[in-house]
Amino acid sequence: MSEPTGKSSPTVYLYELAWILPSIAIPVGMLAALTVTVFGVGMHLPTVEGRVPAAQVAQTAPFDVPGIKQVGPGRYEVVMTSQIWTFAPNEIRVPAGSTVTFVATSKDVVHGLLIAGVHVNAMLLPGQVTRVTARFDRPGEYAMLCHEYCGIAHHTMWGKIIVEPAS
Ligand SMILES: [Cu+2]
Repeated sequence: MSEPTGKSSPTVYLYELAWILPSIAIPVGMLAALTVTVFGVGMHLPTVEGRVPAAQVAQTAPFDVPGIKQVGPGRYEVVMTSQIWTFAPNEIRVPAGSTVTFVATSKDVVHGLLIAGVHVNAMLLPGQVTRVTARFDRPGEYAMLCHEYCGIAHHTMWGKIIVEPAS
């Protein structure tokens, strides 16, 4: 049996280094990716616009009259409610190049609002107002889905945004 020398072997040192370096590089890489998505791509959390009484969403403005209205040249606002298992409105038509702001909430349980192809991915909580904005440049149909499990017919909860070619 040989006595411990007190010197660490270079193999052990390299082995430790092989773990230490990635454990620094991975968080730094993630932070860089986060910075790019926030400041470069412009992704951010939906803002909390306000609250309405959760039990009286249908009686509280603006959610008593869900629908789409034009608020400026090429700009639209959609007041939207979600309830099992549909969105109101469930079909939205805008010309290509429109910027659409969704002001949405839920009448009953937690729903989601995901619009395929644009940066809309939000939770709709009962009584909490969610505001998200997206620009629709490409004509076509964009699926609008609930992506928070909301009960037995959750999979049927979807609608569409029809972007018509600009005239
Ligand atoms: Cu839902």
